[in-house]
Amino acid sequence: MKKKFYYRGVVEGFYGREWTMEERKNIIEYMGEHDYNLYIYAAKADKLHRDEWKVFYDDAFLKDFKKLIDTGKKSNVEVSIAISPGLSLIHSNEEDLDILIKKFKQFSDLGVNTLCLFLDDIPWDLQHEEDIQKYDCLAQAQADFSNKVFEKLSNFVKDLHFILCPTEYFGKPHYSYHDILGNNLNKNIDIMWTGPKVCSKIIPDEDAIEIGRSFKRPVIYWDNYPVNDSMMVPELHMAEYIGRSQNLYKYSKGIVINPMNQANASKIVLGAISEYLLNPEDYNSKDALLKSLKEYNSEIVEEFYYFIQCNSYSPLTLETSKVALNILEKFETLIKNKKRNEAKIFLKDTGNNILKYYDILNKKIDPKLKEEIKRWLEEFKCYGTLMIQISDLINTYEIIFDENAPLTDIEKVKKENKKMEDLLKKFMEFETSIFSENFVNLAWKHLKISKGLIRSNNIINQQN
Ligand code: LTM
Repeated sequence: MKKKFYYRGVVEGFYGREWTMEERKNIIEYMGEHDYNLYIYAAKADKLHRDEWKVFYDDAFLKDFKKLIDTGKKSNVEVSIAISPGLSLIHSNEEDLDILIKKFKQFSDLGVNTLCLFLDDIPWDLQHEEDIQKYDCLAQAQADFSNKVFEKLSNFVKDLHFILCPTEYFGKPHYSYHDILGNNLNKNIDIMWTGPKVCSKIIPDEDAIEIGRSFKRPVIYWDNYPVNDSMMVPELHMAEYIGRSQNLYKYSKGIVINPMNQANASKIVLGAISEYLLNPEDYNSKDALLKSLKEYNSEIVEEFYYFIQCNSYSPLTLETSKVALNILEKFETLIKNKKRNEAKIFLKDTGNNILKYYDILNKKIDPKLKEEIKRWLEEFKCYGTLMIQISDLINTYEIIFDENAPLTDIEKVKKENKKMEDLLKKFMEFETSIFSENFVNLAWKHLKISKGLIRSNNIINQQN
């Protein structure tokens, strides 16, 4: 029998550009095909979700949302909504409670029975005098408020599932917040948790066991990968899903994935993650990603996988791309061992290979996905060109090692230097971050050598 998490979901909970309704529909269908069962709408950029939570959704939005619910029904994916009132909520205020219930009712009337209260990314203390008078601490206020919401919703929502994202949703689960919330919150309310960190590199069994003990129930993991918002916007997170214990399903109620603003790129990652969610004990992260890439386009698996390996920096690795480091190391070792020609050829061949892969990807990736990832693809291409130019630059300045080189050779070197300077300027314009900046440093290093050689040649020429 295959092992499964109870919830296998996606939470559209990132900052920045939210998905379009068309993208959501598409993702929900894809989720259904990959055995996911829960989609939570929680777009941070939607003012009515968070800043202006007291304002009701209009008919146009509800009509579109109903289409998502219908798509979910066909795909066996529960479509859910989260409201995030914490920035202005007064827990003890009956009017606030009523507004929130009415807002949830807009969605339960459409058939939504999984409703979520998100209290993430708000102050960690009580803010309003009324609450300070009534409660000892934030956890107590949130437990009391959530219980009231749950009770009121239970009166009219059939088969209600109610999920709370708390304010201290990550870290070491030994703070009083977790115990107070766990002790006071109705046992039928599920609680979310992102693990040891906001974006957790690893999620071991102990994390789930400890937080489960404090919260008095197994948590639903809100997994912040592949999300790339906030400080992570330069990164493209398509690499392997790693670092989650294969036993996590035993100690948690599920995992919901927070994806990237790039919906189509996220789909490929979600495909790979579904392999873990379905059968964590036999999961192999590389096979899962290759399978998902093959499903996307079987003709470009090798090239796409390589490109992804060049983009592998993320909270799951916190390491520079191994592909990049290996190229650098091989190049430097050859130079150190006085195999300069071999080193230059190796670097140029690698650069040419990157350009070849770029051309293939550029041709074969569909327009929607290409639009999303084109900035990373362009930087990838530039790294290929950079490697070729570093190799050419060394080749060229070597002809003026002899300080009596003719002026025509010096001109050749100057031309190569100018080409390199122009390319390095291009790197300054990228907002993306792939591969390794060490290659840019390598280019600077050789540009400086090259300029130095020109300078000493000029001095010798003037002396003669
Ligand atoms: O993780 C949670 C619960 N909240 C926010 C997310 O909205 C955001 O997308 C991620 C990643 O930046 N971090 C958060 O703290």
